[in-house]
Amino acid sequence: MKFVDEARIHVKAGDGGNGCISFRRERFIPRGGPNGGDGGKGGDVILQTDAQLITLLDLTYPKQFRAQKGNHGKGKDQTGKSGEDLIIRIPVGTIVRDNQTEEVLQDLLFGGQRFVVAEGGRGGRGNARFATPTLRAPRRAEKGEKGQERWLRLELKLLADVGLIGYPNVGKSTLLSRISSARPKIADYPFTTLVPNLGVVNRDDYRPFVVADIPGLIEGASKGAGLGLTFLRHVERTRLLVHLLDISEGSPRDAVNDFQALKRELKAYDPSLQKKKQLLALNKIDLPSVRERATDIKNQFKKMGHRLYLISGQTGEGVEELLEEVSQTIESISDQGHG
Ligand SMILES: Nc1nc2c(ncn2[C@@H]2O[C@H](COP(=O)(O)OP(=O)(O)OP(=O)(O)O)[C@@H](O)[C@H]2O)c(=O)[nH]1
Ligand SMILES: [Mg+2]
Repeated sequence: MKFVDEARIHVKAGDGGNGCISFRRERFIPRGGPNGGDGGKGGDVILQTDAQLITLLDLTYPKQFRAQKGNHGKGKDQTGKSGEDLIIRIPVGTIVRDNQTEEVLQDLLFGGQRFVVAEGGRGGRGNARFATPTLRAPRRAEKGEKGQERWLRLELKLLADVGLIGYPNVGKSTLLSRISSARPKIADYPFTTLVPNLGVVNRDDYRPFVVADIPGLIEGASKGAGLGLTFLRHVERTRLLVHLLDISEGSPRDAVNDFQALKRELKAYDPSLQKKKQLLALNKIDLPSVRERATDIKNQFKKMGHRLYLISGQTGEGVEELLEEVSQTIESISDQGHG
């Protein structure tokens, strides 16, 4: 899946229709009064979030979006028809900026949210409106107002419902490729993943959700070590994190230490990340060396008040149970929007 998290688009609302200059012409009424109708309002350009969309891909082409013009007013006091609004569908989590000033115009966090980005011009008034007791036959009408237009920069900050985090090489990308149709690069060396990968997880009885595979984190990441923490902006708005642990490599790794080290990094990046719900999983349980120590480690976490899932992203062992808890957790917090 190609992931696009930025798009520049030009929006132009409809111009208002012109007011009309017209006079009543009826037999036996020599001087009929003015009856020019008003122009119709131009259509607005509206952004509307759609929970089914997960990228801004649809907006990379075309780039120009125009709403309909209002019709001109007509004689016999007929108001011109208003132009239709143009609705552009965007994913939840899109931040809308003015391209020139960079000013954030709106932050769209919930499904079905609407925001008018360019307002249609008002219709001009017809000459019927300008009649006064002293001026009975005004030959004047207004032009319709121009519709607003501007360049916008859309940025999708929310990548996912679930962020997969952990040290490099612990098997995040492998797990993502097992649970979704995403095919991230997998390799036996650290920092294989350089930008977050996204996958959609479809499970019976649950709404689909999006998982982001976040590049590996290491101690000191908040100070720039490894790839640093800039991509943590992508986990800021996930509903929950799944923290993968791996003790299979190097000098015997200590899962509890690893867990606490990354917890400190997240906290240093943004203290509010600590409040995010985290599920913990020990990966590569298919390896005998890992399986041997697994129960022990599970008990250590239990004492700290954490449930540790034992899984293998490679064979799929234990993955269903983990996904079940992920699905249920998402459902239980889905009404609160992405916080
Ligand atoms: N035995 C075993 N090996 C695994 C498992 N999951 C991943 N691996 C191996 O571990 C290595 C790293 O896997 P990746 O999925 O690339 O790890 P990652 O966490 O995405 O790594 P970075 O992108 O570098 O942070 C690869 O050689 C995988 O084949 C597992 O469950 N069991
Ligand atoms: Mg990876």
